[in-house]
Amino acid sequence: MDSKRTALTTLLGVALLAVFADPALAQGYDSTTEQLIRSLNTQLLYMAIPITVLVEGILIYTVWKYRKNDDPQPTKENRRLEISWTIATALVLLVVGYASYGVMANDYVTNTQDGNNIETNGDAVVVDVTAKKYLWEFDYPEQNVSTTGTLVLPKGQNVYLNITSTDWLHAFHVPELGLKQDAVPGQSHVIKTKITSTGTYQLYCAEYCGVGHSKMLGEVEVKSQQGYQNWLQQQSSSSGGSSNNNSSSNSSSLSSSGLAH
Ligand SMILES: [Cu+2]
Repeated sequence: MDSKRTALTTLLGVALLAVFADPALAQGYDSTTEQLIRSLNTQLLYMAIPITVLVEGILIYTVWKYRKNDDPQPTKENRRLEISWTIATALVLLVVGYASYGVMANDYVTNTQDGNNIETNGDAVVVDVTAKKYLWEFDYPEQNVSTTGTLVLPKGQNVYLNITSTDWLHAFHVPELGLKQDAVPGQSHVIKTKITSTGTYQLYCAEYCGVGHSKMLGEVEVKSQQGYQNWLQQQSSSSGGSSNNNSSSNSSSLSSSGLAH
């Protein structure tokens, strides 16, 4: 068997292995947003691995084959070869562009709605998220409930987070749910997602905002529909609908100034 054939067979074998060994398939996703982003990442990886193996393989093979060549000759012009690799590259770019656009333009990933006037298209939870040095406030305008530090959400229902800041740049970031959005004073940015598993997820501030930045943490607590309804009821009955935290005066002044809505 000649060396060219050996090299080609090895390349093909590695490429096939890369395509069929699929560790990502087994893992579950915790939100629609996370699923879209991570699936795209996996798809692009599967395209990149065979291309990388092919290019590096040809390079290594060429270096090895001509290692004793003291009189190298320039490659003759080959129009057919040039046209082929131009078309192949264009095809790869088109597929990457198409797959990326499908995810980036999805409203679970990029939501361009006006935070003050969210169209929910039916049954959905809307929460106003307000960042300030160095904590997170959550207001449920329809239920008249406010909390600090812990964002409670239902599983399996569309959620709209209307994110803003009162003082400074911050960023709302929940890596396990694939959520990240800047919190900008005077502006509202909307995240739409649907969370598919109950549990507690870590919330970080992802924009350096001062000495308290590293401690500007929070939690996202995802409950079943029933658990969420019970929690809402508990909140509005135990505190007269105002707040369950020690900064209720802050959140009510926020609401009246209109920043939180
Ligand atoms: Cu920060």
